[in-house]
Amino acid sequence: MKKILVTGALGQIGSELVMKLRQEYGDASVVATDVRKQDCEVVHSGPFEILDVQNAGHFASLAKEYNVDTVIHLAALLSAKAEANPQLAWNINMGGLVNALEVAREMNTQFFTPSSIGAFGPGTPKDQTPQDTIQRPNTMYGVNKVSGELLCDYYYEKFGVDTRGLRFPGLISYVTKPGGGTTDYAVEMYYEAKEKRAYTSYIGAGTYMDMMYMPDAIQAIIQLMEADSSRLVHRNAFNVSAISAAPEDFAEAIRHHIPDFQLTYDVDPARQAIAESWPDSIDCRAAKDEWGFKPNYDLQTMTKDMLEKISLKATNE
Ligand code: AKB
Repeated sequence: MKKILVTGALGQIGSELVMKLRQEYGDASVVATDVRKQDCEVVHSGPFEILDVQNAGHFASLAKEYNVDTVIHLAALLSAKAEANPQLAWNINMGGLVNALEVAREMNTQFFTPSSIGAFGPGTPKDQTPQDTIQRPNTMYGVNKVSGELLCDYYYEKFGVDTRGLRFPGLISYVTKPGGGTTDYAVEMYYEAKEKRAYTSYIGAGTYMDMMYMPDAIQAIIQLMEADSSRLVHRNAFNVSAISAAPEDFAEAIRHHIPDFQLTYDVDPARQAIAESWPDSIDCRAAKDEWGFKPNYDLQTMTKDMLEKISLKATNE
């Protein structure tokens, strides 16, 4: 039986991934951990433990107690929060990653951790950013992500740990809201379109970034983890994306469903600077060729589903 330990399990990715993994492998097979606890499905549907990933001893003892064979390490500060607290971001993002990799090395587990489009920087080609290219980010989050990609490569090459990873774009979901990211505006826009028929964007008009719907992100993680290891050339940092969009593109897609939706701008210079240092669109051919990445949602189908699911959630609350 598989035994998967997930860190950051109550976060935006974790809260959906844990439920999907429990569906696939059984509730008892997925140990969800997070630094906080709350009343929710992830906590009630299977094993849950409080874990601060900076505590190496506790991390290792939990992994041993449950005898895990897979570590999915999601706990991290996102880009805007990391930029506001760079020292804390280094401690959590890098300290947590080293501890997670050490558990994987000691217990010989499979390992997944996400990288991000934040691993690119102002000197990276902006359009159809290649899989292998210049990575000189100018944000703490970006520095963490590039270092993380290299560290995961190192653990694979030096210690034979089966490390795998994806460079995620902005992830859109209706289940758990993101927090502290630069791409969060897109999720906020859907909620406020439903609630107020208006949204003021902190990201400026014409600022393109990559995005993807959460079901495609979850599917991509599972597909990569199940992929034949011998086919993986870029183990730890596959470019994946489904949509390249600016705020006005989201607004236009929303207006197909809410015709009087109003988009205005009040640009936040800190998050705008981060967005401008990232690519406009990335090239995902390596992920397609090496393990068959194929997202199902585009901007139109994602928008329809998001708006429907947000309405349904509001009716059930
Ligand atoms: C963020 O905006 O920080 C994240 C990311 C793209 O990594 N969503």
